[in-house]
Amino acid sequence: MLVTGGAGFIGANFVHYTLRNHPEHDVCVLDALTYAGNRDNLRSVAGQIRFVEGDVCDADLVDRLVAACDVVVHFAAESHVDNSLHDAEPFVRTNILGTYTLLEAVRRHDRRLHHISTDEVFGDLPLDSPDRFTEETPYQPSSPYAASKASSDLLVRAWVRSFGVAATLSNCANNYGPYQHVEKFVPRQVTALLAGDRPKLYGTGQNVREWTHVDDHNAAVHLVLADGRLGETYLIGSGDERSNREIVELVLELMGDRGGYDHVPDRPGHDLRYANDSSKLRDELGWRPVYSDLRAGLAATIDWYRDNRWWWEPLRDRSEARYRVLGR
Ligand code: NAD
Ligand code: TDX
Repeated sequence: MLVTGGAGFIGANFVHYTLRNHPEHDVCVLDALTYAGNRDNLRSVAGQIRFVEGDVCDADLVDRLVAACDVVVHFAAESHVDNSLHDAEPFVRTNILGTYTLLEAVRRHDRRLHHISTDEVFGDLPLDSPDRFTEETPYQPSSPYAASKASSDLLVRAWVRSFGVAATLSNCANNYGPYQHVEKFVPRQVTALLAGDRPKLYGTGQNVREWTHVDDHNAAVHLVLADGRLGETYLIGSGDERSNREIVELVLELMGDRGGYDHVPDRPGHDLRYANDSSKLRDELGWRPVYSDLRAGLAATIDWYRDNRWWWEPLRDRSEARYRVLGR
């Protein structure tokens, strides 16, 4: 099994999950080790996998690695909306050209592909409405990041239809869990509090996200790999929607911190609400979130950051310096 982006947050958790639950796979990770990739995320399993440092846009390298595997799970991406608003070029390159490069190799060698995508491709939903995204919702991406992910999804669908590539897609909602980069919402707030700083809410904090534990996401990916119908898309989401303000207040409470939080300027084009209807995944493949209690899942995640300062402390100053440039 070739795992692209396996040194990032979800990819690394996927490698750990696979070794624990699906030991029949020999895992090879391809990762460019950008600012978001970290060999330490795979340190405890380094002897059990093959690690290749390289770029998913490198056609010769990708061709060789794809030829040597049976199945590819494609996580590699530029993944942070705020960065895409500052400089979209790496997003266009990695997310679009990288997926194209992988698709061509998968097509040449007739390999199985699972493409990891996001609910952000659908744009946003009104606050306080019962609507949810479904597999049929038209694409209407808001940010350069979301547009690049939408483009990659469309490439995968075209390669399925035109060339018969054996691919599936999944679009998951916001993830949380260990090894998530400190630039993202939950780790930014948790590590701020651990460092004696204050959480930072964009705008009013009314925006709503649906929170899914990373292991529940990765369990769904394995179900799709095993029994998903080729060419199909599966939405993944726990169903647990919270406003950003609720999350910050929950983090403060769980960490026993009575201080407040700061409001900072809003993200331009900030999507209001994401919510996935995951009934296709639940009905066809029997997926259910194991981490159905967000409070307990967040408490365990906070414990992980508290116990692993060595992991995040070297990353935080650079991330906050970047936020100062962005004004958030
Ligand atoms: P991440 O930024 O933590 O990790 C991305 C990984 O890809 C890093 O290890 C990085 O080094 C690697 N990478 C980047 N460019 C590369 C290139 N050109 N060649 C090879 N490797 C490269 O991201 P994440 O949060 O783990 O997201 C993984 C995937 O899941 C992405 O495709 C993202 O769109 C999707 N997704 C994320 C979430 C979320 O909440 N984080 C939700 C739904 C979907
Ligand atoms: O400091 C912050 N304060 C804040 O209020 C940060 C970093 C974020 N926010 C808000 C913005 C969003 O409404 O919190 C929400 C979550 O922000 P992010 O962690 O940046 O995630 P989001 O933009 O929702 O995108 C995430 O989910 C979908 C992932 O980063 C994407 O890779 C995934 O595709």
